[in-house]
Amino acid sequence: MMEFPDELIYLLANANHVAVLTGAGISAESGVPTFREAQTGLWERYNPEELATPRAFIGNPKLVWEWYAWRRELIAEVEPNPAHYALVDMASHLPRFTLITQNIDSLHHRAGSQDVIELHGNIARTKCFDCGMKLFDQQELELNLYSDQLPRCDYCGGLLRPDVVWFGETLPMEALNRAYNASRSCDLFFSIGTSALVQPAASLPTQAISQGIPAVEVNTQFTPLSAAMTFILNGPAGEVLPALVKRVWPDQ
Ligand code: BJW
Ligand code: ZN
Repeated sequence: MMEFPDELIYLLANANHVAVLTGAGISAESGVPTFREAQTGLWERYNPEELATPRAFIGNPKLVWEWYAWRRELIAEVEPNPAHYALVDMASHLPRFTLITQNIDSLHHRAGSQDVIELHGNIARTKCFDCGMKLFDQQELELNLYSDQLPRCDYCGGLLRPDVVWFGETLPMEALNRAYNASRSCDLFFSIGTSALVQPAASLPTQAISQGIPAVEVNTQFTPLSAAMTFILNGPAGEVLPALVKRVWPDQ
């Protein structure tokens, strides 16, 4: 039986608005490799920080597409895990709940979370590198990708790319504003499975903390933000979160 601080139990049971920021660690137990852990197999020798950039795409669009195609396939084959479901449960007990994710894998949505704020886009979507036009029918794209022809925009002829946010690019403004507002106005904040290294997402917990809002970190490791947290729940999110929800709302 996992132990939780009484004060945290009280705060969660009586919260009016909980805001949650998730990162790659919440999908780790589903079998999605985290961003900063060693890439496996074919991608072992590449540094993800150097592939997830506009410069990498301009320099070698085929390589970048192949990396995303591999990750798309991997993500399509996995399922949400108990951590994703625990957040759906938690939301059902609270008057207000804001779920902010840096993940591009749709696993929160697939678990049943509604209105997920996606800060870094979604790997299942595609847009034009030049004009930004979004593509909804992916079928043609997958076919093209395995020939030597890279997929191109119907409107401007530019190269298509995954609709995710790369280093040096701005985050979707509406999503970021909503995330900031929730982080500053909630009464309990969770930072789950994120290394808290990538800005501006990593500043959301700091925003909450600077407003005097209690903040909880759920992670298997310490992060640069651990020292500032009110509570640290050290362990895999897929174990910690279901146990916490069961402890606060035992009979439901
Ligand atoms: C578990 C677990 C289990 C494992 N249970 N836990 C200010 C200061 C310094 C730099 C900057 C700054 N402002 C901007 C920058 C530059 C840059 C940045 O932050 N760089 C840093 C690396 C230094 N930021 C940007 O470029 C952003 N844009 C921007 O700021 O625009 C304005 C601007 C433009 C131009 C100039 C200046 C300003 C954009 C950032 C976009 C990030 N995109 C990516 C790729 C998305 C697509 C893809 O996936 O390919 O998003 S990078 C990557 O990192 C991905 C993730 O969402 C993101 C965060 O990673 P995350 O989720 O934290 O994963 P990991 O792997 O790092 O950590 C996993 C964690 O889980 C670990 O802690 C484990 O311990 C834990 N864990 N198993 C619980 N079972
Ligand atoms: Zn275009």
